[in-house]
Amino acid sequence: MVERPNKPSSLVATPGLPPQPTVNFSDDNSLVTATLPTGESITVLLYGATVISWKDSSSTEKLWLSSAAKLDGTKPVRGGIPLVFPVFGPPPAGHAQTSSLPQHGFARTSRWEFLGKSTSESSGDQQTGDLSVKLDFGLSSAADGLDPKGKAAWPFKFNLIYSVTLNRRDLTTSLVVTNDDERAFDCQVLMHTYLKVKDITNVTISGLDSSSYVDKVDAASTKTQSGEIRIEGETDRVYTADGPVIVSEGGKTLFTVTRDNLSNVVVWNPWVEKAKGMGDFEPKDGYKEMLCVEPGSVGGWQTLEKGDAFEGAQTIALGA
Ligand code: TA6
Repeated sequence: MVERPNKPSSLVATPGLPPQPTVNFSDDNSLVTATLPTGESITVLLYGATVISWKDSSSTEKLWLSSAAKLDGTKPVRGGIPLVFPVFGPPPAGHAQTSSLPQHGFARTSRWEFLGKSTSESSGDQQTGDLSVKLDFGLSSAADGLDPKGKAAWPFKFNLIYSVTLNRRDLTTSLVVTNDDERAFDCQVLMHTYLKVKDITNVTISGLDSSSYVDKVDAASTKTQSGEIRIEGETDRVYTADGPVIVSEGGKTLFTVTRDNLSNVVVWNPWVEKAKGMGDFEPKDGYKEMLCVEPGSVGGWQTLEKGDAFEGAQTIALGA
């Protein structure tokens, strides 16, 4: 071997990569779990692309999931973040395009395809690998997993890309709807988020003061919010509002929900009787530990012409 007295010192070993997020599939390929190096995690059921778990670094669950939730694809998941598309609520009799659809549409009852993951630096902390991880899911009119009831009732060519991004202190879900049809179609979008609280009677919701809302427990009458909201009975309100929605409990901010291009937010708690009436809502007093804050575009219709796209997103931050 030729001696080279002046050979360069060995290159400094490339510093090791910081710890990376992990992404794992369940054995039956029905679930995908992403975990940050610092312990935060999300679990997504491919059925409905339903986020069924979001845990912080101490493994504290942030989403409410009924203990009777069906996770086998036989019915929409009761809890987590079910996706509502192309219609919100019961199919409106007067809207021909959606009048035959099941309540809340077919996104939450279709099997989505996992499209992949990506990670990025969410901050400069190289040691803890303070990264974020994004999971992408897809559903199209041509997909095998599309709910046949939806395909039959809503025969438009469309494509959906749903992205779920986990950072250390927040979770973002974003939906892009594309019209691949020759015809225009109307749609509504909503992220039906079940937030976990300790005791609903100690919860206040702020940020909606002076916003108008439709009160679905009072003959769908239109009202104006005065001050913060407390949940003292069945509550089912569709607000039109900008700005963050803040969920506090015992004076401490639990969640701050911000929206991008979603002008409505539904506040829902079934309370005693409605909880009793839902077979998959368990435990029956579980209404005390959940609050739905549901960003959406549901006040009217998004009309997409051929080639048009609509994108809406929510970010749920832990704390203020
Ligand atoms: O978002 C509130 C709401 O529209 C309520 O009226 C109630 O129906 C809730 O959704 C649950 O709907 P689901 O079809 O999941 O039972």
